[in-house]
Amino acid sequence: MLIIGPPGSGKGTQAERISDRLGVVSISTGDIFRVNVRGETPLGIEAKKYMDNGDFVPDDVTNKMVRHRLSESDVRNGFLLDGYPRTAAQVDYLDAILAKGEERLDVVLQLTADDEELVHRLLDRAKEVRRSDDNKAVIRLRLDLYHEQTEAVVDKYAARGIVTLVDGIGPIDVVTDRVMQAIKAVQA
Ligand code: B4P
Repeated sequence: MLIIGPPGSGKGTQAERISDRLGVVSISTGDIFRVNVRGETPLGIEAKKYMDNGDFVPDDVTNKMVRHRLSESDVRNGFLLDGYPRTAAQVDYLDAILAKGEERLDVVLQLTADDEELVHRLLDRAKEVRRSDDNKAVIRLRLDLYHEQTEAVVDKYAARGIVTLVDGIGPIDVVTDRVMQAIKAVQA
């Protein structure tokens, strides 16, 4: 299962809840990068250069990291990818990984919200949690990148008929109810 949406749409927030309720492992590329940035690992030092500017971390670096994560034993009973794939090249790479295993991609959830609401949420988060990419200028760049590159990712999955749109506006619990209903409907 994948959860896709612009920055601030609630991907990470909802992924955690889906993971708790369905007992599937949630894998957030953003979280893995941030852990590595904090630990000042070679991956983190590389990723930080891009994240601080609102850019995507290069595909080869991101793909390698995801391949490694998906080779771990805890993903055998299913997984939820949060924030990956974000580019067309990442879609192709994920296809190749999945073709080698038994996991099938059955659900792609697309969380929607307008840019104004997204900027507002991310600036609100910046008051509580310090993230180098949650400032007005960088948020704009992240949104632009979503529109330029990640919407094309959604189109690719939509052509396969596996995208379900979920309205991301409203209280977090209400959005969770919508997400769970959407998953139930697809898997029924
Ligand atoms: P991410 O960690 O994925 O960051 P994000 O897009 O901002 O989403 P996040 O999950 O944190 O926030 P959420 O919407 O849940 O990526 C960060 C960076 O890592 C990227 O810019 C890139 O540099 C790099 N990266 C990650 N994946 C990559 C990839 N595949 N390829 C290349 N680079 C990659 O929530 C945001 C805020 O909104 C929170 O404060 C939350 O509490 C609030 N919120 C959520 N739902 C709400 C609701 N319904 N109402 C009000 N507020 C809500």
